[in-house]
Amino acid sequence: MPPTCDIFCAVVDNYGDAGVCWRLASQLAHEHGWQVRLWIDDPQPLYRLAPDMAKGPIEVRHWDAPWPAVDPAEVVIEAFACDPPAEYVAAMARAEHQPVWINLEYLSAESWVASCHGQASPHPRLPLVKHFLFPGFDAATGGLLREVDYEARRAAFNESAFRAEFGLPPRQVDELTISMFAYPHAPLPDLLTALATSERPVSILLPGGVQRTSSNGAVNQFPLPFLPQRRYDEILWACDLNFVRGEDSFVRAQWAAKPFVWHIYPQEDDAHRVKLDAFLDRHPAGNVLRPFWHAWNGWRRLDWQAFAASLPDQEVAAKTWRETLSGLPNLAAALVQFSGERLK
Ligand code: TRH
Repeated sequence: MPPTCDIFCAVVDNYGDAGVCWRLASQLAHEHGWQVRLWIDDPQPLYRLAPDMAKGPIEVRHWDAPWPAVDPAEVVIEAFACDPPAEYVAAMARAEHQPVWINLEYLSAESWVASCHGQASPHPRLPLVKHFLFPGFDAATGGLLREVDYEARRAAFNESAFRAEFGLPPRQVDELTISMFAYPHAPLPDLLTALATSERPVSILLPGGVQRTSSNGAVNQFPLPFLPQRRYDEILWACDLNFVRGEDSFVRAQWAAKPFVWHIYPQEDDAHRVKLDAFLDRHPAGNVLRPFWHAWNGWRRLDWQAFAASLPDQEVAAKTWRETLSGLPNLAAALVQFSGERLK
């Protein structure tokens, strides 16, 4: 029998916390047949990410006070060290069979991740053990989330139909199509200024934005609706260059295997710069990408011309990188295996 599973998600901001939890919950439920309950303290992002969530099979519950008396699941996943309620943890300790307790960590390309993946930490007072699972970019980590039907969906994708559905004009000869998903502090105005004099016609697709269709020089901007998470990949497939941010869209851009630019989630004391560089150190085009990515994250001046000239090389590197990632564990499958070994 597939196990029952409770996932706890505390929404810090934006869409990433809910997005990662929803993607994992979906894989566990659809691909592994797990009975998943998702406890989320702010369901708002899910209404946009998964507007049809009421259809199931994931049971979405509002994580709110007072905590209801529920039996703990066999596998308990807390996302990003969000600490399940004390009453729930006490019930885990009383359970006849100790649940498998997993803390799913944030994604980082830093080298220390591999040595921390899978580590166990006994509870200071209760007869419980928490295990730390790390997504990551090498075989000694939990790898990355990717649905089993990803390649089939991609093969069935029809770019012209996608453009027509969202009222975008047919692709022009030599058009550079860009998707834009970045934090508000990105130097987008500088990029737009540089693009305005581009020799190639440029279309910028802005999912979830409030902007209106506009044009300036070579650039046309098109607002798109915020697509359900399962369709976000289509935007990436439809574009030649994807600007992404945070954690989940960053991973999707890598599966899409197109040139991309990462607006990393900012942390205190520039801690995110170390993370960004750790990723670039692994990527086959890391040194080519570094100046523009640093500029996009605010550490130097933007040089679009140099970056644009390297797009053909980036296209090759993006495919090589996708092949490397395809050899990594699938995070959902790794989690299923890890739990299975401990549920025996
Ligand atoms: O939204 P993000 O910036 O989220 C986060 C949070 O800020 C979080 O606190 C932080 O810890 C984390 O980043 C690193 O970026 P992210 O992770 O890319 O999440 C966006 C989600 O929204 C992702 O699942 C893709 C989805 N999405 C859609 O489903 N449709 C859309 O149209 C768009 C633009 C995004």
